[in-house]
Amino acid sequence: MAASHARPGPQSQQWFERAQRFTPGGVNSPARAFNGVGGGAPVFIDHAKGAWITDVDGNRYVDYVGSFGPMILGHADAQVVEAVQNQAAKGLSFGAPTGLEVQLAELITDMVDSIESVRMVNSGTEAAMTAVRLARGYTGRKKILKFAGNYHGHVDALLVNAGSGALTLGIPGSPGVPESVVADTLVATYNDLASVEEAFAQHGDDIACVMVEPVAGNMNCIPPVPGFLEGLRDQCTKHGALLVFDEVMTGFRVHPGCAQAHFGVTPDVTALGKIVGGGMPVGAVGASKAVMETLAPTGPVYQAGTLSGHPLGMAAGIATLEQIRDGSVHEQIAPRVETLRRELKARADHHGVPFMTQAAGAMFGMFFTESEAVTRFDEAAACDLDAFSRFFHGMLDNGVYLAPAAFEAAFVSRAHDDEAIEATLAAADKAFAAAAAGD
Ligand code: KE4
Repeated sequence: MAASHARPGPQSQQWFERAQRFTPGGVNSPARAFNGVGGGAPVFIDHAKGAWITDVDGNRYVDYVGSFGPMILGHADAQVVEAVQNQAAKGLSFGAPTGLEVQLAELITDMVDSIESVRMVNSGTEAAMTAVRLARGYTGRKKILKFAGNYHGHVDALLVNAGSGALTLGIPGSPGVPESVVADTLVATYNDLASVEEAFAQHGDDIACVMVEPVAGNMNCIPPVPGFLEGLRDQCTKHGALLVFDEVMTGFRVHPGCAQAHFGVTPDVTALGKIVGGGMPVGAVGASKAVMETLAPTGPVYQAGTLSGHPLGMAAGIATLEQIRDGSVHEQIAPRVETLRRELKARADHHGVPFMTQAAGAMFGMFFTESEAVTRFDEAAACDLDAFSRFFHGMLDNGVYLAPAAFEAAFVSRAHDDEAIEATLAAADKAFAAAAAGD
């Protein structure tokens, strides 16, 4: 079991002081800052293997961030690392097509039934941004509909009522995004089909797409209520709008065929990221050939990228998807998620801490609330965020690394074995005691 960690360790503290001199907040993404859990220095990571990460002070943690989703095989998977190392020795990037891009595109189209054609990009943000431009270009319409608490990367037009770091830092919109850019962005309530029907009643013929996280993973973990995704499909079909599943997080995480296979709802366009690159900077947009050929050079909608289809990212993505395509990894992970949920709940109950979890495939969320279920943004925001913060630090002090924010999900990998789960539950016992004591 992991020892108690005196934090922040001296090396993390030193790196943090140095980092703040050269980078805003000392981090390259606000989601990594500890602002949402009381501030202070984040832990700086030195290396990772399997379910464990080790910080620069030598403290080991069971990791439930997994790079915010990509590491479904666990850190430093031997096949993925070897694929990247072998490709790197052949040159890093060419600005010309390679067979690797074709191989990953073939894998994606084979694993995701709704996808016939794919364009690689470099991040989930780029994937979501491209999906919006593609929908607007394909339909000739301007308006887009998103959901409060859904996060689709830092795309101007989608940075409205966003989740993840925007929510944690209390900036659901953002200065720098002109009103004009979000004038055509409609916001509905997640899991509330009536709010979507109302938007279509008002703007139906001008809505290019509905963009949705099929499992909301940026306001904690909120699965769709029965009928919600099906209702979005019906509304989009009825009004000629495209249904865009932002599967950057849920893609290959909830199911080897993505959340769309798990829930049996077929979108028109899918945005991918995270797992599709196996931990390398890769995003992708996929759809039918008819929709995708609207993109340059076959169609008029411009989209491009110097490093799109990057050989090392393709190699990592191929090595990752090849290992999960038969569903065996998801079958291994599912019972471990259930064990974690059951045992975490038992320990919270033992310490009298109002707590519950929600899950979808290999991702789950922890809520400090008396409620039996959380289905939308305002309910997630009403949970006890201070209790989460105390729990977060209790877990970190006892060797478990969670995302430093109450509005993130937790990710379980193939490498989360009995030892990792036992260490997690031992830490949780102490963390719930701290949360109960209001430490
Ligand atoms: P990136 O641009 O960060 O690769 O992807 C943006 C994105 C798009 N869509 C969904 C559903 C996402 O979850 C994300 C990114 N997720 C956050 C974690 N909640 C990334 C963490 C970060 O911003 O550092």
